[in-house]
Amino acid sequence: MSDEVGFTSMAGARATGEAPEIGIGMLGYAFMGKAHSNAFKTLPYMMYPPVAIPRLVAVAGRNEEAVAEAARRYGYENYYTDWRAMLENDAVQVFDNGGPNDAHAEPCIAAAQMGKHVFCEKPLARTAEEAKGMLDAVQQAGVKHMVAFNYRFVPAVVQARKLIESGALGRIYHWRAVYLQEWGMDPTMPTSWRFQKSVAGSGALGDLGSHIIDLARFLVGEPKQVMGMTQNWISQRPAGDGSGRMVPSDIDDAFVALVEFEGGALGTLEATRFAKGRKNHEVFEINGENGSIRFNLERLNELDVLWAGDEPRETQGFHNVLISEGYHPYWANWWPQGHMIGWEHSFIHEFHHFFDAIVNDKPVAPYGATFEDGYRNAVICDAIIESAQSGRRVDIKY
Ligand code: SOE
Repeated sequence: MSDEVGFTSMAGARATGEAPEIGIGMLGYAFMGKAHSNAFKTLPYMMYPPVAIPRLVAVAGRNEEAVAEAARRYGYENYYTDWRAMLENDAVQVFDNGGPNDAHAEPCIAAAQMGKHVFCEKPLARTAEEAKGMLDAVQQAGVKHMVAFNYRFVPAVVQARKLIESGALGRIYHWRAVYLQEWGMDPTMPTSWRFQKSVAGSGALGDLGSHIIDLARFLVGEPKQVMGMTQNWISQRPAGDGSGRMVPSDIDDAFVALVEFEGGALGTLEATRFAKGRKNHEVFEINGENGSIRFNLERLNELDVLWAGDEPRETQGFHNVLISEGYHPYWANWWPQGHMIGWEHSFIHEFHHFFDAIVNDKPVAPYGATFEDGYRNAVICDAIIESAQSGRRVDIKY
């Protein structure tokens, strides 16, 4: 079941009946609440034997009818319209925050202070300052903490990291990443919290860019300097309350940034909600001394790789490798080779990793993103915005 770096390591795992229960209290029940609940339910029998059995103690949300429906649908024992009341429930051991960005800091800090382990959706916070407060709180409380940068848990991405760690690529020269979606282009689409700076902090940058910033740090290393540009094309959107009112849409619809890494590599980052035809197109390419790796989230079971000099020159070029063998990260838990897995599986791996850290007192880092990673990510996002405003390069200082 285990591979050499322990991604499917079941050390400390117990048969289902013996695995400890771990009580979950989840804030939010929309897109991420659904993905998280699906992970909690699948994990015990697929990440087998499990390190823990998630007990769906409670879900919290403001709208009583909707949160009650979510509790019924996903099988939570209780629902609350106030997250504070949910945290008072002693059976909640893990606070899982899938709420909007402005509902990250206060509940996560309160949960940590009550001794709950904290899992929070990305981006960790609206600003680096807010993220720092959250980091300080979880560190002071001594609880386990993790940010939902789930693409670290796609087997092909873990495989890319293992190749880089092994030194196979040699020195890394280039990082090139885009995260392209199209759903922001419709000017008649009613606003949502994702278009409001006061709630979201930023737009494409925090929502999509934070993922590729995280992957850049995960795979290449720390950025030293950034230079960014942002753009807003639709500055007002329908309020969506039937009044016909327009309300400000004051976030970045897209950003691009140049990055210089500590190790000397050069990188580019681009994210947008205005890329017509692009659905969930997260692609990165890394060029090293001895080879290159390319990943596309919409083909997430594949890696394109090139090794310099490993072939007759007539057939040299990128190879497409299906990452689905039992020896690939996490694959021993799934199906026979070539029977593919999807986006939702990254959450199952991610929660398995977090529960393993809690139950067996293992570190969440370096394979999982901690609140330290969430804070550093926010520093980089802030620096890109500062650079876009000033027109200058900005140093990354943690
Ligand atoms: C935005 O459309 C979004 O749902 C992000 O919020 C998620 O983090 C990303 O995984 C998919 O796209």
